[in-house]
Amino acid sequence: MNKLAKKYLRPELVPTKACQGCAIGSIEHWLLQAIDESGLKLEDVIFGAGIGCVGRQTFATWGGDNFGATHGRALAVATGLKVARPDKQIMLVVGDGDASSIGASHLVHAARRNVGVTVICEDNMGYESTGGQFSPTTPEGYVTNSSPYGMVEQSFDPCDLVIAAGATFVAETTAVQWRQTVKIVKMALANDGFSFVHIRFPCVQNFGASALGSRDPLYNMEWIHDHTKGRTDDGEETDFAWTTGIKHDASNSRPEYSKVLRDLNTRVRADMDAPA
Ligand SMILES: Cc1ncc(C[n+]2csc(CCOP(=O)(O)OP(=O)(O)O)c2C)c(N)n1
Ligand SMILES: [Mg+2]
Repeated sequence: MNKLAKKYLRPELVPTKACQGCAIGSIEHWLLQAIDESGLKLEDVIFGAGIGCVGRQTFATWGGDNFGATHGRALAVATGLKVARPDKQIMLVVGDGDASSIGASHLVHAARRNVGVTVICEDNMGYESTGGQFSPTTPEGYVTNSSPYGMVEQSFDPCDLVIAAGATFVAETTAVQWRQTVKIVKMALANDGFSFVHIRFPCVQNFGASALGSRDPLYNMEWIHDHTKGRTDDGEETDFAWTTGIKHDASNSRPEYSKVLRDLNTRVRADMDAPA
């Protein structure tokens, strides 16, 4: 078994049960690499997951403390946990639907409060575990199971949302950017506040089949590669391109939420103890 999987995961849950060609397993490996290179031990991290492919594949795989939350609510659980255990690093893995539609309000307010969690939004550009419906991150015009004429809504980038809300570290990568992703996740973990890392990856079974007309894993990964670069290997410009890299870095620039609450608690206690 892989050295990092042996160190951090439950052996009976390795390898991942993800579909062939899905990048969830690779991304989980990159997260472990970032955790390891940050010097974090198993007992230092609480690993939480939402519902969807990413939740299903990573649920209870972490060898230490971990939790699975109801859809879109992993951030609510994580907020309570961080208040109770500020000494822990909390890493959450959530889908694009989980983060940017079903749980969007939780995402906005956790960013606004600067809750000390690292949110990894693994974006397969739709609601893939439920059959491939479009989500707010499905590229406009692309065919999915629920948009046979192409997605007519304007899509958006959840990074913009959390930057506007007050997140202190925000970055974007894709499934073809291993080194960049590890570097970025390490930076996200070093921020004592709300960190958001958006990672696009292929869903060969649904998005690949409907939007790209192919379930070939290599074809799907090449599509991700081309849209990361904005150009195909033949030099042709793609229909759109993602902007990847660090999008906002105000790490450690304002107090983490659980610290704000602890300081408030100290003030309230001092007032209560003061002579009338
Ligand atoms: C509150 C709520 N709404 C809807 C669902 C149904 N549901 C389960 S997984 C899922 C897809 C979520 O998409 P995403 O977060 O992108 O995860 P993916 O399956 O694509 O990895 C949906 C809609 C649910 N479980 N709970
Ligand atoms: Mg999804």
